[in-house]
Order: sequence, then structure tokens, then C-alpha cells
Amino acid sequence: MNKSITIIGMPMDLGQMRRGVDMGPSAIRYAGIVERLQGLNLEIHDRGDIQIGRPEVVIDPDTKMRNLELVAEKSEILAKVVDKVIEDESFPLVFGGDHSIAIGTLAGVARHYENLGVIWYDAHGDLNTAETSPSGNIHGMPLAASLGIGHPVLTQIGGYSPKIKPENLVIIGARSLDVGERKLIKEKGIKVYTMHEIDRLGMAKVIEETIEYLKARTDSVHLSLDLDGLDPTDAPGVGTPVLGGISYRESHLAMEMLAETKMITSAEFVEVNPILDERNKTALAAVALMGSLFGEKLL
Ligand code: HAR
Ligand code: MN
Ligand code: MN
Ligand code: MN
Repeated sequence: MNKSITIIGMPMDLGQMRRGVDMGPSAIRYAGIVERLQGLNLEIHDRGDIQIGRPEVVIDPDTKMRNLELVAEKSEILAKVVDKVIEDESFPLVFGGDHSIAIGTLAGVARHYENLGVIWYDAHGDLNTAETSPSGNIHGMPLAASLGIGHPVLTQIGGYSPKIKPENLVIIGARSLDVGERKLIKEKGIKVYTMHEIDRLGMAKVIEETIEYLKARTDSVHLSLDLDGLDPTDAPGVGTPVLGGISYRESHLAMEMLAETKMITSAEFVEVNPILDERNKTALAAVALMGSLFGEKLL
């Protein structure tokens, strides 16, 4: 893992309908992320937030997609910032914002690697397109877009597509998948550890297998962690909570095991919504998990 880490706030809430997720980056900062990582002898640069403003909501009459052009415009900016951070040999650590931000993050990251791996830690698959989406919300589409599937305005962010190959992807924590997403997972042979496998194998085995799988085929790995992957009792401050999720402890174990491998080269923590939260619990969980991801140990 790089010694230098650059924090990028991406307060974009345009990919869904619930206000407040734009305050995610602030909530994570108030929960003490900079101090926490500085305590690990890392060089932390917080480059502040990308400006989103307060644009008017626009629903595309043909596709029913919410804020398509706006999400695309802001994603291009994020992609450029992330690209530059990697060029400067720092580790990009992006705070959402809703999960639509991953389109921009991955556009910035993937151009630097031949075979980027992705760990998608999430209750959802985020594999919808305008055609399969039940909501028109782009935060349910970033993984499809990054695979090159969906509206060209989304797939072409950064000027190239696809960003990742289906065989270089591992989804962990899934428990809410739409019909079209299930179909795509089968068609593309995407590796998914649903809650069933996590219950059955245990998180240690799931992460061991994930590491082995990605080591064999990728040259670096991006972690996209949606806080709704965790159980709502541990992370209540999310827009689309789903019961029966990954525990706080299991998540720590996952981060610790990933830290040991040093295989993660970029990361994002998304969907923290302080308005829906209880005393900033979800942001505090995100900070604690980042501590583990960057090598924090008790002894
Ligand atoms: N699958 C549903 C949809 O497409 C819900 C997506 C919710 N997405 C997130 N990100 N919170 O994982 O609308
Ligand atoms: Mn570059
Ligand atoms: Mn998500
Ligand atoms: Mn989710």
C-alpha cells in the first residue's frame, strides 16, 4: 500500500432520491478519518470536496434515468482528479456521495492498469441499466456502466470502455438483486458471495477465496465499499438499508485480511447519509473500517 493517501470528497446525491448523502464526506471527516490515518504513519492529503452545487433534478423522458447528464458531468471531473492522484503516486480514497460516484472513480483508476480487480462490498449488485432499473436511480447502475453495459453517456466516462472485465470482479454481501441483475450475473459468470455464502463459509473463507481469485488474474484491486453492505443495525445511516447484512466484526476481519495482502490500490466508501444516521454511527463505522484497511492493529 502507498504511503501517501489522498482523500477526495465526492458529495454527489444525484444518483438517488434521498437527500443527505451529499453530507457523507463531512460526516466521515467529523468522525475523525484524517487523525485516524495519520496515526498509522501515513501521509494524508485531504484535497477537499469536488463541487456539485444544487442542480435541478432532471428525469430523462425517454430512459427515465434520474440526472443522467449531471451525473456524467460530475463523474468526468472525479475521474480526472482520481487519475491525477494515481499519477502523483498517491492512493485515491474517495468518500461519497451515493454509489453513482463509482463510475467516475473507476474511470480514473482503470486506465492505469491492464487488469483492474474490483471488490464490490454491497447489499446490492448495482448492475442495472435504464432498461432493467426499477427506479431510474443511477446509484443502482455503476457496476454495469463500468463493465461497459448501459447508456453510453455512463459507459464512456473518461473516454474509454469498459473499465473492468466481469471475471475481475467479486461482489460481497449481496442480498437484494433485481431480475435483470441476476440475469447479468449468470450471463457474465460474475463471482458473487451473497449473504448465503457468507453465512455458510464465514467471512474469513470468503475473503481468502476472494484474495486468491483476484491474485490469479488482476494487477491491482479497487475496493468499492457501500456502507449498506453492512447490517442496518451497524450502519443505519444509508438510503437503502437491507436487513440481514454483514456485521461490523465481519467487515473488520475483511478489511484486516485485505490490509495484509497489500493488494488494494484505491478505495471508496459510499452511501453514508448522516440525516438518516444515529449519532454518526455509520460514518464512525466507515472510519474504523478504513483504519483496518490501512493496517491498524491492536497489538
Ligand atoms: N437495485 C435497486 C435500484 O436499482 C436499488 C439500488 C440501491 N443501490 C444502492 N447502491 N444503494 O448499492 O434502484
Ligand atoms: Mn493518467
Ligand atoms: Mn451500491
Ligand atoms: Mn447498496
